[in-house]
Amino acid sequence: MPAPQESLDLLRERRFGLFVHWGLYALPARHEWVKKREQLTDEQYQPYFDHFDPDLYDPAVWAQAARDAGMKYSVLTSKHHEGFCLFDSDLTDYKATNTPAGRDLVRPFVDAFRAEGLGVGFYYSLIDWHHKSFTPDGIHPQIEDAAWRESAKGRDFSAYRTYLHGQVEELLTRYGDLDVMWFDFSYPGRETHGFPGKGRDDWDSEALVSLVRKLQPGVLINNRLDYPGDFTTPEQYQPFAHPTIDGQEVPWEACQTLNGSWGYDRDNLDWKSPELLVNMLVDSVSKDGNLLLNVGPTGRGEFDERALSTLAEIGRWTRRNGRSIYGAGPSSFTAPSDTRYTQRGDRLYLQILNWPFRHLHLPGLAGRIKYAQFLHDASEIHFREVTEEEVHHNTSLKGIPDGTVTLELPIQRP
Ligand code: FUL
Repeated sequence: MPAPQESLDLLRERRFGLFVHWGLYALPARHEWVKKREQLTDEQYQPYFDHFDPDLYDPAVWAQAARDAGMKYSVLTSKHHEGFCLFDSDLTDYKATNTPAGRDLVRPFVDAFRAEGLGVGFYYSLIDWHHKSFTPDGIHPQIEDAAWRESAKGRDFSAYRTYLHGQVEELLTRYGDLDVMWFDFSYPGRETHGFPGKGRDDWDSEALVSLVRKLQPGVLINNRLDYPGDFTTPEQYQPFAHPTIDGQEVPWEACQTLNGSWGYDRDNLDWKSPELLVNMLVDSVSKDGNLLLNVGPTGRGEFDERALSTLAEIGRWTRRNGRSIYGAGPSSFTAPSDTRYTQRGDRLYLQILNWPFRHLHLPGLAGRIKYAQFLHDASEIHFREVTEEEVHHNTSLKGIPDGTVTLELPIQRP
């Protein structure tokens, strides 16, 4: 049973969300997979638990930064693969409450984001590098590790399954109505790929989905359970076209990082420009999708300056151009190269990714445009239909199809 249409419509209307990856990995500050990548034992990882003291955590500041960026919803890592819980679960001691933070960190997040009018969802990792029934040796080896695969065959994961279902129940009964449950992740086709012990049967995806639907029928579930969900989640890439499953177009949300890492990654200098991120948002909407853009807060509980300035810059764009994003979707017209169309009702928005020189030719729009203007300042744009005679006499117009409209643009991008 899928989620109700209203929930999908709301996701589509919102278009732009904030992903937050926050956990103990903020302290080593070198990627959220650090425990596995560096094969750290529980003992080696323990200092991050002992020193997790986010004294500057003020989710109202996060929520405001998100709102100012033009984001309409959020997804917070309640538990990532490391197994550490930001929430005060009754089912584990491995939680924020027992660190110097000394409290449930999810509750203030939920309250702050709702107070700004933003939707709230939870990310929950199916994988757990801390739970003994899932990772008995304390280290979760590479999935390529044949010896580990062998040892995992036939292992009893039932204690972990019970724990996982119990925690999902906690998340869905303690924080009010959520917008999204974002699970991460099953290995589809594990039979063929030989990944025992990390798939839908181990966490019983079917029962988990029923549990979520029973507790909160309105919540949207993502596609990472290797079991039908409500939307798909291309990760760190923009799909070529609207994604399909069995030939049917499905709702989707691209998730993207600011710098290639989801967790706070201090020395990473590979930051995407605000311009590129805006292009990703535009690209998503032009293919009927969303963008979930991630920030990895620091161990003291802040968004670092680079993240904040990028969000602020994006916000300067969304404030003026949001009409072409929220509630907008694809157009049946084909956009010229280096541009995208988004459309809302009878308004067609031409999104220019690369500024052309003076003229832009739009095939198929002759007789369909009443008026053209820039969105950011409402200034008029002159346009004209290209006549056959012009094409005949002007070599630069050769090859332009009938029915083309030409926009006259300033030489400099305004
Ligand atoms: C992946 C995870 O392994 C990453 O750490 C991150 O959470 C991303 C959104 O999903 O599969």
